[in-house]
Amino acid sequence: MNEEGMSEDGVIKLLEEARSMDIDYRRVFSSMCTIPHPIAVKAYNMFIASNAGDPGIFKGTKKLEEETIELIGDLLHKRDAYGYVSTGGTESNLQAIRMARNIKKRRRPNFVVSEMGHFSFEKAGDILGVETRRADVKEDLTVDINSVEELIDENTIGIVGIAGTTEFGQIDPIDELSKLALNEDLFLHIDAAFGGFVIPFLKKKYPFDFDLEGVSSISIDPHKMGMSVIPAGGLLVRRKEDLMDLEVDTPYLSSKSQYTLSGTRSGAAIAAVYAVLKYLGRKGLKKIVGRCLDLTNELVDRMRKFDVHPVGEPKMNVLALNVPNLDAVFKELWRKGWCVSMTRRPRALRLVIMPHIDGAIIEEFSNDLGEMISNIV
Ligand code: 0PR
Repeated sequence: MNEEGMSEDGVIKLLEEARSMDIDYRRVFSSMCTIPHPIAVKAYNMFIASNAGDPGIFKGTKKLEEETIELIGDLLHKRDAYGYVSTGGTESNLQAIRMARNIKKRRRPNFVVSEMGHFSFEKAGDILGVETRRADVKEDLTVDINSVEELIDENTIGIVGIAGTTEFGQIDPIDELSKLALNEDLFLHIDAAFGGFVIPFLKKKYPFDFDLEGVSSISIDPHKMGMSVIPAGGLLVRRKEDLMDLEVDTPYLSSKSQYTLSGTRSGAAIAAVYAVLKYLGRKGLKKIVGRCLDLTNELVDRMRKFDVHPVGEPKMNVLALNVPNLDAVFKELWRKGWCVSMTRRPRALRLVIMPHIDGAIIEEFSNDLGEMISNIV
């Protein structure tokens, strides 16, 4: 570090240089994040110095967080749910497994999640000393309930359902998992980090939230389809006592205890989530989801003309395409400035059609992809 500080212009220039290396969202199909809504940015800036980890000082922020959890709870059929705004799906998933572990108290604990579950469950298992058991999926890439049942034993602390898988956007049979959890007296966590702000607005109804009696907790990320600022996740819990199982004493703070993972927490992120939900309402969120789904369907239709088809029927704005000569096409797409990703099993081209994508981009992308397929194959 230099002894003397730089000029503001000098610093800004350095920042601009770095930012110019970041890829613009316009051609990004590989991300589950998007450009935040302007109201989120405004709210974020207003609360830039707020620490939600010290609610005795930031009373207004605390109130906003409570109201935010109520708004999200309402969307998930439980207005009086408990919870907090986390840093994202990873933290929410980790905290959910931590809750299950603290409730069940097994000597060699394990939990069961679909092989399609996000890698954050691997981190959670590792950090918490809980074995992560991966269940098979059916042909439709949703978890096989028989496989889940087979993996459950006396040391199982909980099971997980995925409402919107990272790779294929599929929705596990959460109603079946809910019945199983009730029968086996197990904690059931739902990872709706992506799907939480999508599924409630689909034409077809998929039961996935607190409406199902067996659902204990839900991850739902405002920084994905909730149009908010990174980092903003949500952890919602049915029973207060489950959340309180995470509490540690915070003797010298303005509050006596904390159930959150981070101590110091962004009040700005909370304000951003609150502002978006208030500003857009259900109608506004539904419109955004509807537009993403229309664009997804348009892309599917355009690719069918090149005899390229999706892996299964897309349920939401996550699309896996069966592309011939995938590796070569993938490389060529990146060379042309398209940010795309691949699924593992089955291998396919993975596209997430986020709100920053528009009709012109869908047209340009599908033409490029179609041409590449015709040339490479
Ligand atoms: N659960 C699900 C279903 C997810 O899809 C993800 C992330 C998580 C949990 C973890 O959430 P956080 O990353 O917020 O902790 N899914 C995306 C993925 O891994 C995250 C992502 C977003 C990756 C934007 C890249 C990117 O540019 O693909």
